[in-house]
Amino acid sequence: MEKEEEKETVYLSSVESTSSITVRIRMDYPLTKETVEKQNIKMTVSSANGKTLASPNISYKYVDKYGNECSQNDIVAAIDIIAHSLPAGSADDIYTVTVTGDGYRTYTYRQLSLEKYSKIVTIGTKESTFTLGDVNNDGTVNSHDQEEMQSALGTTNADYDINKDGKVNIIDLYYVNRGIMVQGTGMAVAQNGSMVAQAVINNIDTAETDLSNVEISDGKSLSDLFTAEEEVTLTKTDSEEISESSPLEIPISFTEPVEMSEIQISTPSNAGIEKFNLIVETENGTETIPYENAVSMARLSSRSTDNVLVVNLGTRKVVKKVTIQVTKTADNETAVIKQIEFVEETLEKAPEAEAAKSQNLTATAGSESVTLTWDKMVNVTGYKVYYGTTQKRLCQKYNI
Ligand SMILES: [Ca+2]
Ligand SMILES: [Ca+2]
Repeated sequence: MEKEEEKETVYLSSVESTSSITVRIRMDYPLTKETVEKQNIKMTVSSANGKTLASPNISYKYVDKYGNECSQNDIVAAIDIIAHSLPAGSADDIYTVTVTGDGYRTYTYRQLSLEKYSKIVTIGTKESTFTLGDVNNDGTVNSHDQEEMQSALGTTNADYDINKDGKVNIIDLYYVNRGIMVQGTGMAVAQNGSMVAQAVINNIDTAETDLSNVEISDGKSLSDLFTAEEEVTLTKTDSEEISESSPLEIPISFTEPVEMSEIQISTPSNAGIEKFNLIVETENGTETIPYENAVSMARLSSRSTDNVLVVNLGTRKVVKKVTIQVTKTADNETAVIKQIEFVEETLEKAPEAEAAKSQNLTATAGSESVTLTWDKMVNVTGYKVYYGTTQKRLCQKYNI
């Protein structure tokens, strides 16, 4: 092979980009998964430009306050609904999402652009976005819902049975009353998730990106590193093994600096990258961040045979150049990459539903004892009674 002295030209090809829209529903009332499933919460996605979409792949994940998937009796902290594989990367890739559920105000977000980033939208059930309590489904929670609910009290009419316990009673009315109080509060803001492949490619500074020490095989180009479709095999142009002292380096320079808080590298679990560093260049200088986690994140969707190696940058950084410095792979000859993603924002840790307070507490003094009574609550796993010698010092606790 002929050895070239000067820097090689970097070829970029345009790619078929797809991206995702995530809607996180913060479940502000403590309801179990079993209950929430009966509420029939669904999301639909359509093109805001009247384009016909192949029926989108939408996944639903019920998570508890620790971010783990719920089982039937767990309290749901959030529902993460993800529309996957939506066409992305051009100015007319704009979408409308609609979230519906029995007893919830229908929520619609129009004009979500997937030209440059995936999108994350957070809504809540105790604010005016996806309010619980719209029993007559007219898009708001007001006195009409209250009146209808009042006349349905004592029946088993499923339309008014908000918590799906088989009866319409004051608990259902409570949700309507709270829903009225929270009208006008809360607003959903779309956040940028990970950068769309075509947007990354459009932003690569080919003059500054030096790929002369790395070879991309099988006729693929640098572009293919950013799509989910292609597995790209890279080798070093010298014949040395990949190691700490002789790493395989993939430098990526941006024309416009990119804001990011995390970088994710998907690699096949059986033949992939095991250790690497990120060399991140910002206005403030250059920093080397090692990938340290031995455990990698399992992929949510169809790419479950890949490992996703996540490097959190600590804070959000404005990055001019990033170099992926691979120091160990399965065979130390090749580095196989399925996808590199630059992430601006990630989903926050799942929030905890507001602790429900008991109603109608009464206390009856006895001899060296006190008898407490309160209304039975649904969807709780126990009660905590705080007590003490003054109201401000309730430092004793009793779990029931
Ligand atoms: Ca209504
Ligand atoms: Ca009920």
